[in-house]
Amino acid sequence: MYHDQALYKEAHGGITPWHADQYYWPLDNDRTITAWIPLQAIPKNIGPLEFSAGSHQIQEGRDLGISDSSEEIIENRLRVTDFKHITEPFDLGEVSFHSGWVFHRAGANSTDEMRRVMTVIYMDKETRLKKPENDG
Ligand SMILES: O=C(O)CCC(=O)C(=O)O
Repeated sequence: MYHDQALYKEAHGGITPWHADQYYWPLDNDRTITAWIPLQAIPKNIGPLEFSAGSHQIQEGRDLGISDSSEEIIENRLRVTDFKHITEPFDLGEVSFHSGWVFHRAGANSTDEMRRVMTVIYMDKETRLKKPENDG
């Protein structure tokens, strides 16, 4: 295991812009996977995880941290591909897995309640830390 992280999104919290997680990690390879584990049912209006399926195949946008500009640049890049944009609600008990270079985002939480999610990030057992290259 590399690390874990609780991702609680406040009531009326905004979107999580398009990004790829691997950008943030000072690891010497990209054999990584994130388990995104809802701690409640996640209907569309509370901000489920969304993916561009197969987008780990493109390089453009990999150098962008999460920001308004990553949202715009990656969105525009994905629009001219055939990758399917997956956006679906999650039942409690469903878990989603994504590898480090898959572009993903999450919708806004337009409800009055907190969105509660836990993530666990795994890496290959041979992985070693390297000098950080990006802020994060
Ligand atoms: O849950 C979110 O809002 C975003 C999650 C995410 O980007 C991730 O788990 O890598």
